[in-house]
Amino acid sequence: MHRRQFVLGAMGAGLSAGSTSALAQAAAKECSRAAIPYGAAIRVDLLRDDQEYRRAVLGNCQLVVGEGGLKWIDLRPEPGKFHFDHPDRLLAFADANGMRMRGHTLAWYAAMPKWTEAISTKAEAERVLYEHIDTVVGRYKGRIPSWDVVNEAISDNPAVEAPMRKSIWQDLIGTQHVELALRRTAAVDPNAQLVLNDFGFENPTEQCRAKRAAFLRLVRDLKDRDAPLHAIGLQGHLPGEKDIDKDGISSFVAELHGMGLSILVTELDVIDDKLPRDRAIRDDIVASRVRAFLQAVGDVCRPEAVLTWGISDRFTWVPIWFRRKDGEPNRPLPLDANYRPKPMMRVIREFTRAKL
Ligand code: 9MR
Repeated sequence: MHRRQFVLGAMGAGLSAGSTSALAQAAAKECSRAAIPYGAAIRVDLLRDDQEYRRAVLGNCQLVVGEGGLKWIDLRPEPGKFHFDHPDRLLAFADANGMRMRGHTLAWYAAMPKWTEAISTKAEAERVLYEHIDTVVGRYKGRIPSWDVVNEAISDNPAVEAPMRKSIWQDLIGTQHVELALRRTAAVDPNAQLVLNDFGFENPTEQCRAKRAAFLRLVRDLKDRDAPLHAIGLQGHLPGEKDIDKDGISSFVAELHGMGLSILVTELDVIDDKLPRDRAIRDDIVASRVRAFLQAVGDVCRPEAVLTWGISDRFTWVPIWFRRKDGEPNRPLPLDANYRPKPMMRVIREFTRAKL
């Protein structure tokens, strides 16, 4: 089967995720040996302004997600108006090139416009959140098949702080905001695949163990309440200097899978600020972390998609927070700054291709 046709099929599993049998089918499909669609987070202006970037996306991706564009600060910089230009352009690009687009994200603590700080009651928070979901999910109904409904709901370190991350939604609505957001999204687009997306699960540390445990408690509670949740997004921003906790990840994925959930790898990259300066050595460590992580997930169940958070080292969020002290540019992504494939790309290609 042509790879792009597969993508339509694979994301189509999410399209019918509302019923139990469809969920079971989706799970069986994700565990199949078929090829896994690969995608990347996209800066939509670069598709227009940088032809090399555009070629890299066209040549490698079957899936796209906006690195921004659907975040509140981008869509709603001022109250009362939505700016759909960026996501509209990305969706048109995806449609024109046989790709699917994921939606990122409906409820997040960060990238919130200033005006939302004036929201001060539960009723107002619910009203604004519902208005957002109705407008955004409604606009793309049937065209964006998979949504990160709630992003990063769990705190950085539930071993030492409250398990739910502080946010406008958590502070005003409480933990129930997750369920409300899921239910509202399902009501607007009953065929969309609804995803909880989070990070910080993959190392053999107390912090990651606590994060996995807190996340599982949240998910179990949502499933007990029959909330419409179909998949988990493992972001996979891997700290390059830390080992991958194979057993920890595998049992985490097994638990999630056991609850009927699909797995997506949504924001893969390797944070390399603490890795050796030598580029070849660094690229090999980056690739080995990615291999270990993908294997730990895939040994339990092949994910439904693998997306990296950017495609080329030329454009990455990593130096915003993790700039190298030696002045060397970061190298977290599958293509280098000149769009040449690095060992990380080989690992992804090997992992995502159909297994014989
Ligand atoms: O890469 C994104 C960066 O360009 C933005 O400035 C930032 C705030 O909107 O968000 C970054 O993307 C984040 C993603 O939305 C959620 N997981 C962590 C990502 C990296 O910080």
